[in-house]
Amino acid sequence: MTAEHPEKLLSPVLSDSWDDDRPWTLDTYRRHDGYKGLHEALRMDSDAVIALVKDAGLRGRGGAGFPTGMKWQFIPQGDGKPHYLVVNADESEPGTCKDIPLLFANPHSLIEGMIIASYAIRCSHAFIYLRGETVPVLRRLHAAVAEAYAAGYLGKDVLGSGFDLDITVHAGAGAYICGEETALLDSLEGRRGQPRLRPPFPAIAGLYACPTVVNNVESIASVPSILHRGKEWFRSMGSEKSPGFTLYSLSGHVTNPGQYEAPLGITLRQLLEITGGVREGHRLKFWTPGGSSTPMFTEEHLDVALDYEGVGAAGSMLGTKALQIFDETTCVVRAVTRWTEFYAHESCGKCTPCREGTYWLVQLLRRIEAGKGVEGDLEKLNDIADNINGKSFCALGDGAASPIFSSLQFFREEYEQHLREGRCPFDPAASTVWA
Ligand code: L3W
Ligand code: SF4
Repeated sequence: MTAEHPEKLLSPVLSDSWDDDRPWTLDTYRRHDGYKGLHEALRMDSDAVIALVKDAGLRGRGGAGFPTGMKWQFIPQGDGKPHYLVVNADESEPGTCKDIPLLFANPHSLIEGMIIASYAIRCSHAFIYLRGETVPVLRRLHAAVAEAYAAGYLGKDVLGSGFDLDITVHAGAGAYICGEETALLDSLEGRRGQPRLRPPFPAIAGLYACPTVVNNVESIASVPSILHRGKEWFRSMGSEKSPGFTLYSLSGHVTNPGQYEAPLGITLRQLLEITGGVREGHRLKFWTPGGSSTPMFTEEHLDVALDYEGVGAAGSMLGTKALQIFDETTCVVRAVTRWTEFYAHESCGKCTPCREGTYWLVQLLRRIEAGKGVEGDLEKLNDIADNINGKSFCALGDGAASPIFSSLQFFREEYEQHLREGRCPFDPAASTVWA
């Protein structure tokens, strides 16, 4: 990577066909080397495919960064049970907008990746759990799956290999919690989507209590290129522990919001230089590296490497790589209130710290933001967040606490100003994001 030639930092792989005519069709996908990775995989033994993905160092792109090949390896072999692959396409983390555009533009990259992953873990029925509101994406996925069946990539005896695979596309009903892998599995089984106790992890007892790999869309869609172009090529991008390319979603107060594919480890400063920067006449105030569930950053963090280690060492998480940018017109209390309202609304209600805590956080934040806060409110805010964090049943609770802690860490004075002046010092109309 060189700062002198920032345009070289972009690395279109998943997005290389997005500007083509009808990129979602099988013909266009094949023109971009589509299904070559599958041919390569079918020439290999299943365990060798797992070893290759593991050696390439691909890490899960859904938020946790768990090594993909290792997850596949957890599936017990010779256990006599069916194995399942479930793709988590329930993208809903605030600010995250990369899986849905990827599916809309290039559904075959996911389908090819699913066939390779299923072959590797010896699965003959795979599922896509899609965010149900995205009806045009659902239609496009159905059409792409039908094309793949017609071309012999799905069904009995895939490309004459003796391996069989069916794919079912399932539309969820719009609950954020169904992006949590075990809630997703419950929902897929026809139950109310609420997290299960882990362990056992899905790799041991997942869908219908059988060994199941749950992977994010982008993780699986990245697999074909590794098979086709090799692990060294993949490792030539990013860092040793966070290799490869990824999709960043850039939103908020920027000149050119959108999805940008770049090697892991790029910095926000570099991305902003390439993409046109913060909106004209304004300056960066705060931002999230991986959606609202990840502790916020400020201008101080512009040079943090956007990979798992870099962001972690700086005190946050890479999460879904949803870079939400806020300039100086934004009231941080208002932004945190909006996020917390989201978590309170989406809390599934299973555990008390999150169900009750997110409700009370919203009451306090609304009061402070409206200038009606009283002495001791900030301590109370911190205390409630502390009683949610690490004490909730799933990561939604921790995610709700995270913007509270980080905003108090970086912008305590702004909270105090609301208390002192008895009003919000910002003009909500000036901030296009929160108006
Ligand atoms: C077998 C073990 N499997 C771990 C598997 C586990 C899962 C993966 C990662 O949450 C985070 C969350 C969000 N044997 C295993 C094992 N596994 N140990 O590895 O597990 P985990 O628990 O580290 O994370 P998770 O439950 O997958 C994901 C954060 O990402 N996030 C993302 C939100 C994303 C969306 C979206 O719209 N896509 O909602 C943002 O920050 O808060 O911390 O598969 O089974 N011993
Ligand atoms: Fe449900 Fe929240 Fe508890 Fe998760 S943390 S189980 S979303 S109540």
